[in-house]
Amino acid sequence: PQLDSFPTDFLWGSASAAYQVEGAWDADGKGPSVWDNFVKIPGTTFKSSNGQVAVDHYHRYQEDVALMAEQGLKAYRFSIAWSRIFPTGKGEINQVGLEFYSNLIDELLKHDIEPIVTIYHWDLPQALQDEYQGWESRQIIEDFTTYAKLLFDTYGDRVKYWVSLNEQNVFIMHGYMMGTHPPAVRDPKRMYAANHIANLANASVIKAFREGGYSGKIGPSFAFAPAYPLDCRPENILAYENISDMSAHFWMDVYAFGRYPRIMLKNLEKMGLLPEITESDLALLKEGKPDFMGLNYYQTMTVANNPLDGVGMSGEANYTGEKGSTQESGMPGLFKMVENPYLERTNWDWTIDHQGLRVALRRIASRYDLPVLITENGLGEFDTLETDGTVHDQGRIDYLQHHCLAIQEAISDGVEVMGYCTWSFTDLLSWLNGYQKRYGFVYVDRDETSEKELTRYKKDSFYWYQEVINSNGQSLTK
Ligand code: GCO
Repeated sequence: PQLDSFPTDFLWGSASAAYQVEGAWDADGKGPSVWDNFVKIPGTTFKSSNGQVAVDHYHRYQEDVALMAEQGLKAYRFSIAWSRIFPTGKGEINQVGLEFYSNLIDELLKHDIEPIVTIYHWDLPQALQDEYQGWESRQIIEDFTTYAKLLFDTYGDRVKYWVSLNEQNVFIMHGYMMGTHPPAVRDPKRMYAANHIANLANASVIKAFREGGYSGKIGPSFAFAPAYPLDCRPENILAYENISDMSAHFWMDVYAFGRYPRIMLKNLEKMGLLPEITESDLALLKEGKPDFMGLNYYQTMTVANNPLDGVGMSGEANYTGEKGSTQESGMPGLFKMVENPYLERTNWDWTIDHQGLRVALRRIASRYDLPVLITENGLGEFDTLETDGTVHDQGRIDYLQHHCLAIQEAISDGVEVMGYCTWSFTDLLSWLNGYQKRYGFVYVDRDETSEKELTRYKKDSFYWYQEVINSNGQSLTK
């Protein structure tokens, strides 16, 4: 059957995050973030890589935007470093920081590229961590809202799309349960408490956006890895129900409906992990309904029954790029992750599943009836820069091609998809995997011994996406 065309105003975009691209970590009055400090602790990142220089986007943003314009990008999603604006998280404003993003926004608009601004992409001002333990204190709700309002007031005349929190599920779980992100806590009780506060902060910012009467749209970006049951064995279906409530509904129901799934509440109560949730909290959550669901999609997961004495959370991720080094993990009595025999994996053991994107889009549309903005999707790979300056990343082209077609199928199914931001435009710092895991359309030389360090090179995928954008997706089915 004929597929529906992409809407004419479809936002063909690409994305990044401040800490992963900007560098200039202490320039022009910027305060330190928790990531600036965390990476200094030995063993936290692959080969101690950090974002001090990153790809130097702070100084090269004009060159980067020129490349975006050459490609024909319709939208660029980037994040604002909170501690560039408020070096200590609140109080005094750093005007130079505000200006940097103002210039970036103007540069994008000059080339007809729609800015999509992420308000929080993990780089919490260190001062707020020191003063009141960041996300573990309700004080952050007010500080985060003040910061967001300043952004709305300063850029709201030019920015029409806002992402409130990026991957709350990831920064909370890694930061407070697995201990692999700052503040490196491993305590489920503290995790659920911090998560509830993050939900309140998210709702408070969306509420402020509504009350301020700003035009445009706002929503969170959620890292959604849809789950599949291993097979039709009823125990495995229950494992699938468990993981769906725990890993998807537990966050997205709160965003969309302002309430937690009741199965999860009961679960947390039984485990003694239920955070304090007041009546006024619930009222605030209800006022935080987003305009869209931001979807960061990379992979699906497959689960099976896990007995009470079964495997627990390993917390061991694969940072090295060696296939097969991720450990078994699960939650005893609830589910365990299993291999999906139908799917290939990337070098970092992420499943490659374009149909999973269609599944993700449909699940969001069916359960939440919200439009979806795909805020991230892409392939992390070792790319090779040839001596003539080319990069042949056919694997990435295939990956993106299949995912774009899956979007078109979802649109034909009836899902309202606003746009697609690939991850990422230029290569950038992978938080834990350093610079060897590359995602960009544009290769960035990060070889410290090279005279051409930080030089940009267009990969084959750059030209492939250029054609997709140019033809509004028609080249996909040619
Ligand atoms: C990585 C990750 C990130 C994330 C992004 C999440 O390798 O570090 O893939 O780049 O996808 O920051 O929003």
